[in-house]
Amino acid sequence: MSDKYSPTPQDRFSFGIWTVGWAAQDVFGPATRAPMAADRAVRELAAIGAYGVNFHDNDVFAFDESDREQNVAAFRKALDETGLKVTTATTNLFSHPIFKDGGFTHNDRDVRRFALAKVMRNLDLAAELGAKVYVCWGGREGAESGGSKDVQSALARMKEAYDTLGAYVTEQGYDIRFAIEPKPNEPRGNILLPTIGHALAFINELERPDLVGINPEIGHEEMAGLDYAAGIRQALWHGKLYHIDLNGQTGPRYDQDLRFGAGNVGGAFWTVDAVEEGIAKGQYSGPVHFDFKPPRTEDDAGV
Ligand SMILES: [Mn+2]
Repeated sequence: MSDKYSPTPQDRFSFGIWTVGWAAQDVFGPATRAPMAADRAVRELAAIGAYGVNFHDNDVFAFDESDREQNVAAFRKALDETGLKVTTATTNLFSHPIFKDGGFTHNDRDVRRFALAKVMRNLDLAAELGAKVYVCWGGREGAESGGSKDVQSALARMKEAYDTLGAYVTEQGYDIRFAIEPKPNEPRGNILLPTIGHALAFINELERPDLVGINPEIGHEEMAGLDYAAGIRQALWHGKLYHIDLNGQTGPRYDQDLRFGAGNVGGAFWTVDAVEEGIAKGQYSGPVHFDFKPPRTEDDAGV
């Protein structure tokens, strides 16, 4: 392989800790790989030329936070020693059973308040580690039946969450903006803010629309049968493309998180063209971020 094709930090490639760290559990079976600690993921990614990482709070430490201090220290040490940047951070508001009906739009007010507190706590860590973008993927913010969640009330609660978080980062003086990640379904039957267009319209209703943009993922848009490149070109035009999740998807089916280019190579070509246009015009300044999950058949070396 020539040097031209060897990634370097100048390429600004970044990765979610949850991708390389995914132990490959799925709906039909348990993990096929050992879990990977966040600090090891940082070191392995640095060794192959990555620029940065993106993490959920619970990619680094457990929900009960019993290992928080030691794991955050190890994560920080790996970042310091490798020079990898934390470009982006996010909150896990979907794994724990308490979030079975969502976080920001859960029908139980106590859960909504807990979800906001969990985000604020991780915003503090994100700011400490230098993240500039805070992604919000509302995977559980939805329903399986039309009668189990009042959509208008849920959107009002979603707005309340973003308004509160916008006020929080402003009060704390954090240089952080939020990026909504749309997805049409999975794990919920229907998810609120299912596409780029729904999210862009929602942002206009917020108290601080300037603090909120979007983080579209290729697979999520293609699950809805949409053209990702055209979607991010519109987001660039609105000045709302804060982050990107690049991966691959074979048409409208479950969320595959294949490698970039797999499934739709023509779409990947136009995605590169759209991102480069955004960079050239000063409309996109985020990392070139990948949300690729190594297949369940891969072993540790394959990952
Ligand atoms: Mn995905």
